[in-house]
Formats: sequence, C-alpha cells, structure tokens
Amino acid sequence: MSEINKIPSAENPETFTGLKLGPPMNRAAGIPAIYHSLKHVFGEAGVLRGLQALSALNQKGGFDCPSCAWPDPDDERSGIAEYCENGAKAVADEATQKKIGAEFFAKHSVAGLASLSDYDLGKKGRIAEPLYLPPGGTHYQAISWDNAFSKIGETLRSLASPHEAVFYTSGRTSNEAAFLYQLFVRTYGTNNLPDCSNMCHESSGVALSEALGIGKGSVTLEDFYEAELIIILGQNPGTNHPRMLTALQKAKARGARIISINPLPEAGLMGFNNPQTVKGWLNMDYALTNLFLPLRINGDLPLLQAIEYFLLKDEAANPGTVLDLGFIHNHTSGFEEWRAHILQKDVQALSNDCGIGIPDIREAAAMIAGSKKIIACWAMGLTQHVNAVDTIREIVNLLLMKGSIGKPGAGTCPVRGHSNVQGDRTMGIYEKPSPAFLDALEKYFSFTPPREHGYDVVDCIRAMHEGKASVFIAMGGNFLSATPDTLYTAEALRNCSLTVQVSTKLNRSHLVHGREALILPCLGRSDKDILNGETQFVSCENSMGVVQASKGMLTPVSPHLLSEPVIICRMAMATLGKDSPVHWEKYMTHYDAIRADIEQCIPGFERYNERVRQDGGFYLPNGSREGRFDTPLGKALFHIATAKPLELEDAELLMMTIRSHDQFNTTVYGLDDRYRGIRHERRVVLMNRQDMQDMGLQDRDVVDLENHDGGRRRVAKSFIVVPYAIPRKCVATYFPEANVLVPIGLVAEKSNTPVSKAVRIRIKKST
Ligand SMILES: Nc1nc2c(c(=O)[nH]1)N[C@H]1C(S)=C(S)[C@@H](COP(=O)(O)OP(=O)(O)OC[C@H]3O[C@@H](n4cnc5c(=O)[nH]c(N)nc54)[C@H](O)[C@@H]3O)O[C@H]1N2
Ligand SMILES: Nc1nc2c(c(=O)[nH]1)N[C@H]1C(S)=C(S)[C@@H](COP(=O)(O)OP(=O)(O)OC[C@H]3O[C@@H](n4cnc5c(=O)[nH]c(N)nc54)[C@H](O)[C@@H]3O)O[C@H]1N2
Ligand SMILES: [Mo]
Repeated sequence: MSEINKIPSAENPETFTGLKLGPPMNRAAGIPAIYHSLKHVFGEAGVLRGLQALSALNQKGGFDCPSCAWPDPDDERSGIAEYCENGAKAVADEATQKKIGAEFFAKHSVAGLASLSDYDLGKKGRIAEPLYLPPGGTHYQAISWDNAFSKIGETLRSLASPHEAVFYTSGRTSNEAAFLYQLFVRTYGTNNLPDCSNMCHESSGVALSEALGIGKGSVTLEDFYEAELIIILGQNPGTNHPRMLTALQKAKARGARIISINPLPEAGLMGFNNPQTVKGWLNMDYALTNLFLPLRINGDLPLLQAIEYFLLKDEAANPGTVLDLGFIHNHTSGFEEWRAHILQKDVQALSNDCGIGIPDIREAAAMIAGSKKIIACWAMGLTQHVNAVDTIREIVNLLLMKGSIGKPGAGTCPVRGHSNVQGDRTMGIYEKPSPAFLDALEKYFSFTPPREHGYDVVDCIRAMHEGKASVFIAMGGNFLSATPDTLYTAEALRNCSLTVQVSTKLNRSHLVHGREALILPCLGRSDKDILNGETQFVSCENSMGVVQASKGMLTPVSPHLLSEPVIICRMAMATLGKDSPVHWEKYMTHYDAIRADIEQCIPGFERYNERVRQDGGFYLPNGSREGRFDTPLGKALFHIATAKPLELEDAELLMMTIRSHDQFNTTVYGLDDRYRGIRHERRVVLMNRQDMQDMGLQDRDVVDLENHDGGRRRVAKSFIVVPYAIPRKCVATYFPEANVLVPIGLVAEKSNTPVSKAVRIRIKKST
C-alpha cells in the first residue's frame, strides 16, 4: 500500500470493541475502586515502581497528582492513600515502563498509526527521544535536540510577524515552565497563548471577574466542613474529582445538605463508599444528594431564576428571614434592578424551560432559604454553553442575595480540571494579559512586551485555517482531539509549515501535522528531574489557590528526556539568540532562579522560594474569599440575564459530550464507564427510551450522528444506541469521539469557549 498520498485520519476509527451493558450504579468508589487503581498501576509500571509512585502521590515532599486540580487537605493526609482511582490511573499512564523511540516509528508510519484508536495509541508507551517528520515524510525519524531547537529557531525567525506563530499550553505545565513559556513568547513578540482553559473554565473566569473582581473561586477545603448547603451543578465528581467525595462526605457528617443539578443521576453524586475508611471497606456508604434535580441540558439559567423567584417572594412575605439584607446593602450593587427583573418572570415558563416541576423548585428554594452558609460548585456542565457566563453570574446572584460569599462555610467553587490549569493562568498563560502584568514584565526584564491581544483556541484554529498563522507549538495536550470541529481543526493544522508537540505520550496531534513536525519528549510529574546533580522540584496551584511543591522520584524511562523548563529555555535561546533580554542559562542551573524572578513580577509570590518549601505550601491572596470585591465599584455586582431557550426542530436532539470513567480528557485508560454501567465500548449515544421509541430506534441500534451548523455537514458515524435515564430530547456521547460534531462557530458569549455540551444533532440509522 502506498503511504505517500494518504492523509492520516483525524478521527477515531469507527470500529466497535464489544459493548456490555449493566445497570448504572448509585454509589461511587468502595473496594472496586481500590482494585481498579492497583490493577492499572501495577500493570503499567510494575509492582516496585508502582508502589514507589503511589507512596509519594500527594504526600508532602512528594509529587502533585497529574490528574485533577482538587486540593489536598491542609492538615491530616491519609498516610497510605491520598489519591483516588483516577489519580492512580493517571500515574500509571505516566509511570509506564513501555517506551517508543525512532525504531518504533521506523516500523510504523504516521498513516498506519492514525488507524489506531486513542486507546491503542495511548498504550504504546512514553516517547523516548526527539522525533522529526520531514516535508512529505511518512515516518517520524530521530533528530538531535540541538537540531530540533535550531529548526524551531530558524522557522520562528523567518516569519513575517511573530503573530504568525501560536503557542498552546495544556494544564499540566508547572508554574515554573508556564512562566518561562509566556516570557519566551512575549520576548519573541506575541500574545498568541491559547490554552486548554479556553475550552474549560474560561466562562467561570469571565463571569467571576466581572461580578466579584477575581476570576478564581473563593472557597477553601475547610469551608466545605462548615457549609450548611452545597449545590453541585454540571459536574461529575465521582469520576472527575473523586477526592471531592471525601470532602462532601465530611461535610454531610457535619450536617450539610446537598442539592445536585444534572441531567444524569451520576453515581458519585448519589452516594459514596470511602475506600480510605474502614466503613468504606465494609461497604457502609454515605448517601450524598438530598435533592436531585434532573434538568434538561442547559436548563440551569431558568432553573436558578425560578428558585430566586420563590426566594424573593418568600422574603416579601416574611421580611428579613430569607435574604442577607446587610450584606446586600454594604457589599453589592444592582440588587433592586435585578430583583425587579426576576419578579416579573413567568415562573411556570421557567419551569417548562428547565424541565423541573414547581414542587421541586420550591423545595430547592426552601433548602436555600433555610441556609446561611452556601457553597456552589460547578464544572463543564455549566461552562461549555452559549450562555455560560450568564448562568454562572446567576449562581453568583443567588449566593449574593444570601450573603454567601466572603465568609467561612460559603462561596464560589468552580472545580478546575487539569492539575495546574489555574497556576498556568496566574503565571501569565493568557492571550489577553492585563496591562499591569505586562508592565511588571517590562519593568523587570527591560523589554517591550506586545500589547495587542493574541489568539485564543478557537481564534487560532481559524487563523491557521485562513493561513494567518503557520507555526503551531504545543506545551503538552492533544490539540487536535481536544478542540471542536475535528476535521476543520485538522485542516488548520495541516495548513501549518511547522507543528511542534512537547509531549509525554503519543496522541493524535502527532499524526495530524504541518508540512514539517517535531515531537519533543519531556519529563512528567512523577519523573526525577536533576540539574547539576541536584533534584529539582516545580510547583502547582490547585483549584483553591494553594501553591505547593511537586517533586518527581521515578527514574525517567529514557536518558533523552528533557524537562519542560529546559526545553523552553533552549527553544528561547535558539530563537532569540544573544539579543534576548532574559538570561535563559540561569534558569537551567536551578529552578530557584525561575521562582526568584516570578516573585519579582507576580503579586502574591513574596518569598516564593522559602514559602513553597513549607509543608503544604501557601495560599495566594483572594479578594472575594476575604469579602473584598475588586470591581470598578468596589462591590460585588448583581447581573441581569434573560434565558433564551434552545429551540429544537422536530427531529433534532441536544447532545452533550462528556467523560467516561476510564479517561483523562483525550487519554483513554480503558473502555469501561463503570458507574454508568457501560462496559467495553466508547462509541455509544445515551438516549431517553421515549425518544428512541418515537424515532423507531431499538436498544443497540447503530446510528450516525449529524450536525449542520454554519453550512457545514458534520457526521460522526457508527454509534450504538443505549437507553439511559436522561431527560427527553437530550443525548450524551463521549469526548473526544464526538468532537467532530461540535461546530467551530458555536461558542460561548464573552468567553469564546466551544459549546461542547449543547450541540444540535440528528440521528440516522447507519446503512
Ligand atoms: N478522571 C478524570 N478526571 C478529570 C478529567 C478526566 O477526563 N478524567 N478531566 C479534568 C478536566 S480538564 C476537567 S475540566 C474536569 C471535568 O469535570 P466535569 O465537568 O465533571 O466533566 P464532564 O464529563 O464534562 O461532566 C460534565 C457533567 O455535567 C453534566 N451536564 C452536562 N450538561 C449539563 C447542563 O446543561 N447542565 C447541568 N447542570 N449539567 C450538565 C453532565 O451530565 C456531567 O455530569 O475534570 C478533570 N478531572
Ligand atoms: N467535546 C468536548 N471537548 C472538550 C471537552 C469536553 O468536555 N467536550 N473538554 C475540554 C477541556 S475541559 C479541556 S481541559 C481540554 C483538554 O485539552 P488538552 O489539555 O489539550 O488535552 P489532554 O487530553 O489533557 O492532553 C493529553 C496529552 O498531554 C500530554 N501530556 C501529559 N502529561 C504531560 C506533561 O506533563 N507535559 C507535557 N508537555 N505533556 C503532557 C500527553 O502527550 C497526552 O497525550 O479538552 C476540551 N475539549
Ligand atoms: Mo478542563
């Protein structure tokens, strides 16, 4: 077979792995979770290496879990296991002893590898040496680090403008690497710094900054233990933030109640067997949710407004019993206009729009009315919608009317995804940096940073598609598979003259590439990183603004790996030469030198090198946590929004793309979604039984999914229909198999986040 003209596939192959269905579970974790985590770790890393890694995971002096951004307890940490099943899987994935180098790539062409599923690609092992794909080449081949950096430097210097290059970051990058990366990119001359946050919590950042003056959440872990009520919207913690269940369990034991707002009855929201306690081992579980509201996809804004309507009515009937009038008066602005707006709503229409009946809405309102300390948690079920920013501001409205921000036991909790996505933003990975941040860089490093805003994820895809950008460099991640409109993004990447991926593991972004391509293999979180004979550590910021050290301890699988900070320094030196205002060599001798300069440029990092060495790290300042709102008025702002219900045509359904239990974003660890009872298959579409009947579909029929937004026909072929407890007209598929259907033009207002949770689709039986 001639490989030369074959364009590698950008999509997962449309093959089935053999679906097995069981009943969905109503409890998360327990003994099976321990079994599954150990099986993964020992299978990949071997027993000794596996035990070595697990014993250091999330311990003081150890390394930060590369999975999610949920915080570690400040005080007591479970001596044996301060991690969860999915953290252990993430470690196993990274600590694997399998590796692939030039020999492997000489045997396997790019087109051949593209015919494998993400699951099979991920199982190949760690990338062991730098690799280069020449123009017209069919196979990656070895390249020296020096030559790889020269090629990047020459290409970047040859561009007509620095704005023709794009520098992506995924959220595992440490603070140290992130600071150096943005510094390199800005001394080179552009703010083209798109990151995974653009697809993730960008909507939260925008909403919270506008309303409260800081784009981060306000609560700490301790607040959970003091809360009276915890509201969880659009989040599946049992799978994506399993250690949050421990916090919820402890909160419940101290009397908190929980409202869950989600189209699906996710196992982890319903109950929990804590595998770190004796009771959990004995299967004595905790029920978690007190009130479950299975709303329609994107029904959150009307639901929140309906709840607020009843709260305002109750306050009017019994003045001073429901609202925190003192807080509203002293700390907020815009309350009266907002109240008038909510009170003129037709509450029955709101109920119809969200799909939750009035009695349940009243019950939620009663629980909120009776609580003084409320925490609201949310994740992708809220952020990846057209009106995401409005919805999150409505959550803030609800908390503000109750005075539930800026006091113990209460506040905002956007639960972050990647383990250092929040820290990367703090370090300046942002296409729209603030003038104050740029001023600080300008002053300390004596150069003129670019002031014009750069491209975010969606804009950079368009720019590459239109030929306005032609070099794409990624610090981690899997850009092709994580982004929307897979085939459009593939065209964009193929338009580039050079694509560069700094990676640990093989993924589809290595296979859909520019005219020339480089893969630069780096150390992961668990790997030992030695400079000048001294083991280095890096640092990360978790979802609650705690900065902590992370020190890997495993021997790297190959001597040819470099750390991310070293890769960035060498890339910068090869590009900027002697004229660089930054002394890059210094950073490659000891990472203390990086932290010393971060301290000079970013507020909150005073005595960074000293404080990061304290057990448990340190908290960054957070105005909204302290009840100080750094908005233009110096007050927290109420916001008026109107829900525009998504009108579906008769044959249309609304699709959300979600994570299964056996994946971390585009890394597929296994084929099971254990809690949902779906095993050994990922090409499934979860549907309401009634909708199936109306459409003449049977259990396990094979269907094609189609979307037609913006005049482009998008088809995802061959999905197996699975009946599921999901509201009418709503369906669910897995990310990234269904990303091919998410239109590039369908983005959230203000945050430009791809709308991965509300895609209009039509379903046709496969022929
Ligand atoms: N094991 C594991 N851990 C992870 C990840 C992973 O892939 N695997 N990914 C990490 C990352 S980067 C992130 S951002 C987080 C993601 O964490 P989550 O946000 O929990 O991830 P999703 O699977 O996208 O789940 C979205 C949830 O929102 C619900 N939902 C969908 N649409 C709506 C809606 O319109 N309204 C409401 N109320 N709910 C809705 C879905 O039913 C689902 O329960 O997890 C992080 N942690
Ligand atoms: N349809 C749909 N699309 C989505 C989402 C959704 O819910 N639905 N969620 C979005 C969200 S929330 C996010 S955060 C993005 C995620 O987007 P990304 O962050 O781009 O994707 P990941 O799958 O997390 O990236 C995995 C790759 O990172 C590399 N890697 C792992 N560890 C390291 C490391 O330590 N250093 C380096 N340099 N590389 C490393 C490995 O090569 C691995 O293959 O996807 C978004 N896309
Ligand atoms: Mo994310």
